[in-house]
Amino acid sequence: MAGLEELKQAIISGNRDRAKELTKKALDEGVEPREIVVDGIAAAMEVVGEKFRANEFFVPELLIAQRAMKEALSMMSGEAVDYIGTVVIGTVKGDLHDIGKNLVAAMLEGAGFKVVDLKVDVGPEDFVKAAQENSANIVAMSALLTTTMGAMRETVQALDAAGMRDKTRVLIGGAPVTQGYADEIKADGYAPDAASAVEQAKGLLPA
Ligand code: B12
Repeated sequence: MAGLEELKQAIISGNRDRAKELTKKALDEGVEPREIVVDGIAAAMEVVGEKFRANEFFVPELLIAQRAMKEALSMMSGEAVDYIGTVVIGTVKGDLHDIGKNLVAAMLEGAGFKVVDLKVDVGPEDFVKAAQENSANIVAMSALLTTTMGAMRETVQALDAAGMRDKTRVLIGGAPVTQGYADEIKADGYAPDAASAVEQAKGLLPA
């Protein structure tokens, strides 16, 4: 849809007002919220991520695009969607990096998950509480610092201690995180990027 391509470009270029306006327009025209997220918002952030990795974009461009993404997403709240599962997501204790986490959250939302975003600097007990309150299928954690990765292990242990591991799966990611680390801390899944995070999350849902 042409409007979604325009929305994508507005987010890539960081034009907040235009991103908001185009999201509203698409909703008014009856475009499915999931289509807006996947083909407009998340698609834009994938391009932003690629440009960043290719050194075509730097941190300011990343942050400006992220703000436009947030504005577009804010227009979507309250839209009725049939959820396929619930994910509680956050960046772990001590860590304030949220660009990758937000991208994963947007992709999960676009794929039909209810996403409860605890934002950044989230302690193990907060993950446990939110997972209990929302009957979450998955707790998803992001860490960008080697010094904060340990909080993922603590959260897995806290979920264990709360007796929740039979119902709640753990998915982890972030630049320093690996499959090996996920195995070591007994997380149920790891993904290196937002698209594979969705595949992993779907695979963690009860059959
Ligand atoms: C932007 C940035 C910042 C911004 C963050 C802004 C924000 N709102 O997020 C600011 C300037 C605030 C910042 C601060 C700091 N930063 Co910084 N930062 C970065 C930078 C440049 C980019 C990170 C990023 O957003 N990447 C783009 C996103 C799209 O990629 P991503 O996060 O990796 O996410 C993808 C995947 O990892 C995965 N993923 C991510 N989360 C999850 C979760 C799940 C569940 C799954 C499945 C997948 C998944 O999917 C995402 C999408 O594809 C990196 C360097 C780099 N090149 O990566 C340094 C970097 C991460 N920062 C670093 C450091 C050291 C810091 C500071 C300590 C610096 C300082 N001395 O103040 C502080 C720490 C603040 C804190 N307490 O958190 C180091 C970390 C070193 C290390 N290994 O520990 C890095 C690597 C820079 C470096 N080379 O030294 N930083």
